[in-house]
Amino acid sequence: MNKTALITGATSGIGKACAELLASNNYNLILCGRREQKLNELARKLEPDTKVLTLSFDVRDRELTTRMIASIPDSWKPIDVLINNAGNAHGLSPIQQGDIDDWEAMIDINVKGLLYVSRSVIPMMVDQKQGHIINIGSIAGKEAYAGGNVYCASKFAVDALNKSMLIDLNGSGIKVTAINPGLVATEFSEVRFKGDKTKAKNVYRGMEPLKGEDIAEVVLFVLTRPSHVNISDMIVFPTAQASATIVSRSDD
Ligand code: NDP
Ligand code: 8X3
Repeated sequence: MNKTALITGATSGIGKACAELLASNNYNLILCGRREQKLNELARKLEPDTKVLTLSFDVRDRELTTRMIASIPDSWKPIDVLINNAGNAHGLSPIQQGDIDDWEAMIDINVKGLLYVSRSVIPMMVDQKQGHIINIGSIAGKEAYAGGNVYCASKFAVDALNKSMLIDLNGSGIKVTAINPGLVATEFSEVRFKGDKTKAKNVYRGMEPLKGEDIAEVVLFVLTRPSHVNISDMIVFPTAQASATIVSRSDD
């Protein structure tokens, strides 16, 4: 029987790549994101391969997030896999010049949004006595870097929540995994630099970044380990990257 995976942030980048790979690996998909049109386009593309349910909501809205997940029909349960992926960086200013709206967005989406989704899905997994939560963290959740401040704090929080979930859910039959990527070429940098494509492109200058598909393959590997094996924490870099700030570039 097919398993069911709920993916947040499925409209682009890592989340979309996970949806595409899981669709061709016998997972039914519950795809979440704010951009309804992108969700519908992806659903149309994947439906020849698998069953897809789309849920369009902003994870910052606690009441709506709770209501949308509660609206999932019983025929879509059990939810076997939760991929907590929705998130972004907003800005790269030093802390003394930081835009407080950007700070609020990162904390509300990357931390509180992840918590709202998790609080709705995890009790179902506890009742089922099985499930797998994959939290997409970041190298920014392991090391702070210049201008990373609140984004790093939000991803350090994801790291702490991953560890906490592992502890609190020990003995429940639920696996908990953090995957912490380095540089991945997605819409991430365009969002960080508010649509400035030149600045976004410069992030990946002179090096080959990861693709969303590379992270999706890691997700599938983690999901397909035998039932007694749980990979709790991983860092995945492009070969050209050695830390949050050490990146080998052809033009350096
Ligand atoms: P993208 O910008 O391509 O994707 C971000 C996804 O998050 C989109 O699907 C977006 O959907 C969703 N999202 C953003 N805000 C909200 C919101 N308020 N409510 C619901 N969904 C939201 O970036 P990535 O694929 O790169 O990012 C995915 C995850 O990977 C993030 O958590 C990011 O921090 C992490 N990451 C990324 C790295 C990178 O270098 N790219 C490296 C390390 C970690 P929509 O706009 O439709 O709502
Ligand atoms: C995204 C990677 O290095 O831009 O989490 O913070 S980085």
